[in-house]
Amino acid sequence: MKNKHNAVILAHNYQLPEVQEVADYLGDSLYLSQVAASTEAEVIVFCGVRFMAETAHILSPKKVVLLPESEALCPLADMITVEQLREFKAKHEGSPVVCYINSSAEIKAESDVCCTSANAVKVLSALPEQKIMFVPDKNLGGYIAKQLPEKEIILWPGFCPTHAKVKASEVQKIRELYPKAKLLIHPECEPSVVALADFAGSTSAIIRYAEQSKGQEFLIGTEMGVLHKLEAALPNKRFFLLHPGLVCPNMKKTHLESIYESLQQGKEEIKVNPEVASRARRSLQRMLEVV
Ligand code: CIZ
Repeated sequence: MKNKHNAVILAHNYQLPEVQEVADYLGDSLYLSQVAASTEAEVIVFCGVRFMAETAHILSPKKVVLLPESEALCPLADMITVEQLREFKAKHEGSPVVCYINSSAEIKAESDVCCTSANAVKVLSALPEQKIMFVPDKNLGGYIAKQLPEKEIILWPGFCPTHAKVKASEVQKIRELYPKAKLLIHPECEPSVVALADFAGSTSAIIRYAEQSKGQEFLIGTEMGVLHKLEAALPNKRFFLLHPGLVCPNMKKTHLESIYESLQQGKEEIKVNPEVASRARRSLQRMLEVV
């Protein structure tokens, strides 16, 4: 089916193991957006959530981009509307807006530059302005602010409901059960949780850290899909999900059947309004120039 449609399957690190196994490319949003921008395939099947498929279409407007499950949304991306962003900008006139890739096409279009958790610190430090607005994730924004004390970062109060389930008091107890394990935390977690980590970073950075570390046991503080990749790549090391709540219900909507039907029926084709897409593309390309 894939060959018949000259399609390529992209899957995010948070997808179900069986979906990861059929993907041509597996990774984080940064990597997948680079793949989407350069693929020769005519059809991109994006196994992830809506903003990811939108990003692929913005970067590859001539391709057919399919989102197998149309209800695979991102509650964090929906925590800010264009009207709210315009009001926020009016309050802090003159400061640039950086939006996390977990945002709608409209928010990307209203922002100066986009970033992912893999390149956020690099993107913000490359901006000449001292005062910068960051939307929509307050936790990632707070993490960046700690890395860049010379900047004043104005945060929007959005957050990822999945990562926010992890509480520092529970983490302390779990660490006592696994005293030798390194604690690897995603910066979408609350600052009090990130403060306890041996390492904080994006999914790709967490995977790199586990590969390079001499440690043998790791507590993984991000969405559980990452464990599949880690266990496959590092069979001699042991990985434990930090918290049972680290399962994104939207990322888990896509199954093998969804991909099959998506290719068979050409659904759901994601199209971004061309005017919005052209402004959003500027924010994304500015990011891709930094990394
Ligand atoms: O950048 C991404 O893909 C997200 C949402 C998380 C991560 O760290 O990979």
